[in-house]
Amino acid sequence: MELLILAQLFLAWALASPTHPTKPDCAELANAWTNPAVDISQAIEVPPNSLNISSIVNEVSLCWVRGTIKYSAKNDKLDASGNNTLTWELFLPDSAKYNGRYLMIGDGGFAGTIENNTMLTYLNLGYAVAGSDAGHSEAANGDGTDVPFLRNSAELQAWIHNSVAIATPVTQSLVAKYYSQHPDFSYYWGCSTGGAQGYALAQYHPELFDGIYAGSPGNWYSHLILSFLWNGLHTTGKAYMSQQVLSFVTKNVIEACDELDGVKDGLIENPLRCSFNVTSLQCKFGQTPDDNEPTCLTADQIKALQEIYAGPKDIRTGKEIYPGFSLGSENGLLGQELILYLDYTGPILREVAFKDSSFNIFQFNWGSDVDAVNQKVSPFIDALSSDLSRFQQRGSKIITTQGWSDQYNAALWPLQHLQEIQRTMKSQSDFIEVFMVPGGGHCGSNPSYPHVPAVYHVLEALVPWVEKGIKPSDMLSSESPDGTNTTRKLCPWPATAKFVAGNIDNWNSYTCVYPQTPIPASQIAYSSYHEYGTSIPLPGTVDSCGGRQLITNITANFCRVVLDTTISNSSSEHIESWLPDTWSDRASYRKRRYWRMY
Ligand SMILES: [Ca+2]
Repeated sequence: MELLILAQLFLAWALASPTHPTKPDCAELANAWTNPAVDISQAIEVPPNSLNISSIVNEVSLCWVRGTIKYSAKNDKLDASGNNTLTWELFLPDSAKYNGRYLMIGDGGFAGTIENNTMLTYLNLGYAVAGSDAGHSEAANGDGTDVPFLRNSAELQAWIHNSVAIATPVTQSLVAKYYSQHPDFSYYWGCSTGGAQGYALAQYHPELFDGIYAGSPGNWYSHLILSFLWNGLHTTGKAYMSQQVLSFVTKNVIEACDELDGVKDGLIENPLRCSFNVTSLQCKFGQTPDDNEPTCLTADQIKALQEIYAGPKDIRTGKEIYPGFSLGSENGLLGQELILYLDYTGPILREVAFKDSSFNIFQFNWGSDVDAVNQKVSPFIDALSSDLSRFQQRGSKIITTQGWSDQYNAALWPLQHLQEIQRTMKSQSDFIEVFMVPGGGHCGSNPSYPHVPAVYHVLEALVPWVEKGIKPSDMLSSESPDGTNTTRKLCPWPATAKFVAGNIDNWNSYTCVYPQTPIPASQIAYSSYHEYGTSIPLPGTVDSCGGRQLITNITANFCRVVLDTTISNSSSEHIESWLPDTWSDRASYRKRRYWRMY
């Protein structure tokens, strides 16, 4: 596909370019493209301060180009006879303000619209910015229960895997035409579905971008929707938790763990270090649960939270289907209870997995139906490869951000995926960094954490890495919804921000510190905890691994992890893992930990 597009590009360029190219005016771009699959419907000059999208205004004049691309049902190639249409837009800043960089903006949710406000933000910073609707119109998203584009296999594959690769060569070529020069560097920016598109680019189209931002990535989308379903089904009826109950839980979690990081600021820097046990909130004799002014939780609600922390499991094997949610994220989970499994899981299972509009998601089988999802859904919408060597070998870089209190995506997923990439690529994995955001939500704010800065200055970290080889040692976050001037320092995992001196609300008061002992893979990959077939309330009962112990007759330092788990009302199980410092093979060590050391 790539070769075909390049050939088409060259042909179009050869036909459309004069012998001695001069900068065309904006309107001329409407005639710049000669490939019959591409239509340019608009190319207009826009003066400064005249375009206002979601309160973001163009500070620079621009050439605003819009058009469509027809693509075929096979391999998503440009095809004038194709039945599928992708709509794109391009913002070209005045050449005096242009910074020489091309930037493609990804999509959110089911896509179908163009992220113009994000495009404007980066236009104002001098980028030539493109965006697309991911290959289908908003109308094709249907009414929330029926999502027609999912039934169109070309549109389905374009959505996450291919739409950016369809739109990028066309819009890049127009950038080159307008400035008479190919962009010096090409970047991609996306979050959520856009984050999944970012990993799909690195895997399937590694030749296109020098730098990729893939925030809160849904690149295991087929199982992300099973996470939605798991959470939705486990919080129905008596297990339902009101917003007040969810906020009550988070308040207690934060009270217990806020100061573990040395700063009392209403945030837990690393929830994996928090050992809060949610069963401590269960109503005791004489206490009455109250949805509006909660002081305790019912047993059903406690069980629901334990399932949410644990994440979905395959009933046949106990194997993790998707990671669970982290301590401190509870206050954002109302949408998991009420919306996400209906709006996303339902349509994808009905239209893609089972092709049966009457499929009842409440009857989902957490064994055989998972197999069906893996076979029928995953190949079209996931981007899971841990071998991104084609991307790495051309010198490209990828940065992910992930809020620990993401309302939609379990925060541990990008860390699990990072581990897989590091395990596969070993010393070649120095092209990826994941920045975790304490109190961070989904691609920005969790409304229950209004004091947490919601803008992550990703390109300020990514651009120097790509262009000068300066690997980011930290990242600025700013613009908290509460309107204060709070800034925070985000750190490349597994580093966390440690307070040094000064104002606790200023990012310069912190430094990124790596843990003295590696955070065990087992604390991130929770799945094997359930291989015993028990329901263990995690991570609440995992003792912090930070305090290493030296036992008298053992001479090596090791990390001791203790689990006390409730099996039933009358019995419990005590599990210990001793993780030696000197052990180097983390994969074996995980096996050893699960199968032999308890
Ligand atoms: Ca804190």
